[in-house]
Amino acid sequence: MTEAAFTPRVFSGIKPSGGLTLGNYLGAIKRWVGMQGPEFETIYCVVDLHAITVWQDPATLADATREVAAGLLASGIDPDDSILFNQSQVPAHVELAWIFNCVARVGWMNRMTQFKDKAGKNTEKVSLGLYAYPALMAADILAYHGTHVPVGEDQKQHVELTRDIAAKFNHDYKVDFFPLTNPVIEGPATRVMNLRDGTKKMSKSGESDMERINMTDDADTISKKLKKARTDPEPLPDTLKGLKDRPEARNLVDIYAGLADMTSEAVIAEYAGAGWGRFKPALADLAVAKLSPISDEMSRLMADPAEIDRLLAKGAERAEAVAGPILQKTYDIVGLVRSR
Ligand code: AQP
Repeated sequence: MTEAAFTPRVFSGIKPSGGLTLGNYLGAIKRWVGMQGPEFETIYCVVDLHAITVWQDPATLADATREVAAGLLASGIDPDDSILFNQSQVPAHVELAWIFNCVARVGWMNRMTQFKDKAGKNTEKVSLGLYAYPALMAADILAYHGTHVPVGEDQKQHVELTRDIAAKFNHDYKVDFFPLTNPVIEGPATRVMNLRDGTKKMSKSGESDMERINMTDDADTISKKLKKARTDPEPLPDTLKGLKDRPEARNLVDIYAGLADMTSEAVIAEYAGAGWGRFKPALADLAVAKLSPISDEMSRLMADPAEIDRLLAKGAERAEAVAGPILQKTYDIVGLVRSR
């Protein structure tokens, strides 16, 4: 079987480990919305089992799961077109993850930079789940024979590991069962950086609220955070090369480009020579114009959690219908007896 034999199918997920950020929006969600349509089947998942690889307060986790679902819906994920659900409602993810734990090698996991970043000096004390996370992510994708995975730059290594797991499984069992998934990392904002330190990624769980834009921030807060974002004293240059070694400036240009659907080159061409007194208010106005309607719609959706739960349940049923047969076939290939 060649790659072309697989149905073009997009899978991607987002952790409810806090509220959504502008990084999640530009690096993932906006592109997920753009991939809906006739070219692909699209499956989008709130990956709650990934969130618990670090401690989550149970009530907060449940709220964050619904909030992320609301954020996806408000951003334009259509639950009739895409399959939208939360991971823990479809047990195939965990079942396939165990098989992949037995396929992946410890040496592969040891190379994962996200684990090293998140564990820091504390590798003995973090959960086993945090270490095994990439095998669960491979299962998330391959339980649906996902062929394309739109992600931010930070997840590239995990999608490559997914390919390694699929290739080793196919090789060990002499099958062509799992596709070699393609990461889709496109656009000007594949790595949105922290507003206070342009060398660090913008994260939902970052320490200070001022370092990120949350999808639930109101217009004043968005504007204030962007106007206070760290920059340098220089005006904007006339080429992108002039932003080398200016990470904070580069980040704001990339954010502008991502929000305006422009290239970063086009933003620089428009604002060449502009000082921050001109660029930051323009960026703030653009961000408010793009994000406020989404945050208003999120508030509306979150006022009715039962409706969100209903949509997630419906999505989980549809997801199960795709993943179930793939899991059963995997069990057959591995030689696990299914006699009931
Ligand atoms: N700063 C970012 N720039 C571009 N893309 C990003 N993504 C996350 N942050 C950025 C993309 O969003 C998708 C979902 O990511 P996730 O929430 O499941 O995991 P994460 O990358 O670990 O996100 P956070 O915000 O950093 O979470 P915490 O703080 O809990 O670890 C992915 O496609 C990711 O690339």
